[in-house]
Amino acid sequence: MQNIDDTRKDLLARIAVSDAPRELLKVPELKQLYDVIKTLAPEERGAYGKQINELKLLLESAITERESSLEDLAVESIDISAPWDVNGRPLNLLPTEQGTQHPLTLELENVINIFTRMGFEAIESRQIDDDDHMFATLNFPANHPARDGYDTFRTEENFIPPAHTSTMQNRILKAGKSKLEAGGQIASISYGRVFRNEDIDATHEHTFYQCEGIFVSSTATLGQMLGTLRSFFETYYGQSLKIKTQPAYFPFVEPGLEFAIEKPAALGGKPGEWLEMLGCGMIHPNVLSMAGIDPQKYRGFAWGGGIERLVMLKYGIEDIRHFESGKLQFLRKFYE
Ligand code: FA5
Repeated sequence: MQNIDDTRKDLLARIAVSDAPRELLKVPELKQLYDVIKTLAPEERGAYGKQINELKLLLESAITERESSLEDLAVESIDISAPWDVNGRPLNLLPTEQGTQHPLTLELENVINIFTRMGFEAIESRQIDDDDHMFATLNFPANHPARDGYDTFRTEENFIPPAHTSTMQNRILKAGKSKLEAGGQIASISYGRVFRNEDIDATHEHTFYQCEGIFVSSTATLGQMLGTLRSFFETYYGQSLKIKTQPAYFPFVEPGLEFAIEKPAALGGKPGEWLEMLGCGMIHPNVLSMAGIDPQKYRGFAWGGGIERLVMLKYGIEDIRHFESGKLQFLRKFYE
């Protein structure tokens, strides 16, 4: 009978720490206890069998308890200090198993690289700004209805989360003035998040990314701008493209244009299907003057476009809201 007690103690201790507690029902010690039954006299079998049954029930409940705490451990306890187990079962995360960059970050870097290779300096735009940079220095007359066109948010203190990256123009122009005076040129892009208080749908977000370009020299022309933009789009989409422009109004450029590309057949486009990609134009003389640059001596061009729509075309994404949805299913597609 001592043997049953020893086996019970031994097995309960092993179950409590086992990763596969049910396997312990197969240990030889238990089998030996069952085998004893056959050797007993018939009148002894009843009492012995009862003890064996109690032992089985006890082990069964200890095993169930251990199994459920193992399940809890699997869900709850991640030892963040442990080295990554390269032989372990892969978790169902993004492909590197360690997190990845968001597709918008990757594509934005792609855009920045193309422009920096062309000789543009890159600077991140601000995420909080003021009325002066959002409107006044961009030649929006006070109380002009064009100000309403941007659906700007405002804080209670009257700060503005910028509705476009053009808020960086005045800063970039002022900072580049000395370069012009030394006979050089200003060539900068400014990229970052922008915010608009607008109704969202498949092509409109309240928070999205823009990339702005500014070029100023004593000889800048609209033709140079169109060449620069075409070259950017052809590099980004990896093929030659047809482009066209149509007049558009932005207070900070004159003339102002909308720049469109013909949707490439490789991306599902039909001939004559034009996609408007960005706003652009020659920098308004008032905008140059407000940054202390003489519009009689220097001229420049600027453009500003959305990153999401650029990426949507590249990958055939039908809804802009996927980007900020946090859906792993969407994000994984970029790493297949
Ligand atoms: C502007 O924001 C001007 N600042 C562009 C500009 C810069 C013109 C410099 C001239 C010189 P617009 O509001 O059209 O213009 O927006 C420019 C681009 O941002 C659009 O072509 C589009 O790609 C993107 N965009 C605008 N609103 C949204 C939105 N709600 N969601 C996603 N992308 C948007």
